Amino acid sequence: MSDRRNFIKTSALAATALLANSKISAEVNNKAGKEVKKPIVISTWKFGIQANEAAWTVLKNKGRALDAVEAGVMVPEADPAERSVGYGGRPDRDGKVTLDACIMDEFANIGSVAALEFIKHPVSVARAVMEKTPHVMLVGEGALQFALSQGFKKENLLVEESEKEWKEWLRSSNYKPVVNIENHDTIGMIALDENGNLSGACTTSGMAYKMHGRVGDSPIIGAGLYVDNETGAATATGHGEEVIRIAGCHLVVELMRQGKSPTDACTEAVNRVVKLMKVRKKELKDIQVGFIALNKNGDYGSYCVQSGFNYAVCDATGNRLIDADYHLK
Ligand code: SD4
Repeated sequence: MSDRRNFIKTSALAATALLANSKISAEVNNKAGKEVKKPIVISTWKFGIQANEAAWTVLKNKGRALDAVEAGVMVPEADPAERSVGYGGRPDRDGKVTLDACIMDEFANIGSVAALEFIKHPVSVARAVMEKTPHVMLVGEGALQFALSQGFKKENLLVEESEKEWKEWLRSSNYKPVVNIENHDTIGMIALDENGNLSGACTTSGMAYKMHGRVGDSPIIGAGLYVDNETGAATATGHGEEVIRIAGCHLVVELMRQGKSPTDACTEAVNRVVKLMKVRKKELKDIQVGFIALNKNGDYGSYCVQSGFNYAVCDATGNRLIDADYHLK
C-alpha cells in the first residue's frame, strides 16, 4: 500500500515537473523567434479588404475570432455589387440564386447551409445551425424553413445586372465558367484572435450557371474550410468540385500539423489537385483552385493553380492585398 502511495506521489511529482518543463519549453520556443502574431485575419480575393476591416473591428477589441469572421464575410454577402456572394450573386442556370456557407470555431463546433435561397446572410444561418440545432448541415427548403423560423427575412437576391447576364448566358447555355471571373465566387476568411483561438467562415453563391441543386466545396467542412485550434486553419476558392475531390482544407491543415508552413501546405494541396486533373485527363488551364492558410503562430500563406488569385491580410501593421503564387507558369 505504502509502495503504491509512494508510486502515486512520485508520478505526481514527475508529472508536475513535466508540466513545468513543457511550459518552459513553450516559452523558450516563443523566445526563439516563434512569437505569435495575433490577432490576424486573412480572406480570399479583393473584397477581402473590406471584409477584413469589419473583422478587424472585432479582433482589435479582443473579440472572438468566430465573431470576427462572421462579421467579416457579411460585408460582401450584403453588397449587391459583389456578384458572387450573397445578395447580388450570379444565379444558377434556372435563374435562381442559391447560396452555400459554413462556419467553424475553436471548439470544432460547425454549422453549414447549402443551396439556400432568399436569405441575404447564409453565414449567419450556418451559425444558427451550429448553435441552435443538434445538426451541422441543412440544405435547400429545410435550410430556408429553419432560417425563417429564426427570424431571417425572405428577400429576392437576384439583382438586375445578374439577371441580365444570365439571360445573355442562356443564349448559348455553354457551361464553362470563366476562370477567375465566373468562378471567383467565394469569400473564405480565417482569423486568429487575441486569445490565440482560430475560427473560419466561408460563403458563396457558387459557380455561376451551375445546375440547380449543385453544391460546391464552400459549405463542406473539410473541403472549403477547416479549423483545428491546435494547428491552423485553411479556406478555399475556385472550382469546388476539385477542392472536394481532395478534401482540400482538411488536407492543408493536416499538412501544417505535420510541420509544413502555410505556404508549403497550400502548395502541396494544389499539387494534389494538379495530379488528379492529369489522372483524369482534364485541362488544368480551365480551372482555378486557391487555398489560403493560417497557423497557430499567425504565419500565413497561399497557393493556387493559376495567376489571378489574391487575398487580403489584416493585422496590427495594416490591411493589404497579396497576389498568390501559382502553379501554371
Ligand atoms: C464553388 N468554390 O461553389 C466555390 C466557388 C468559388 O471562387 O470559390 N469561386 O465551387
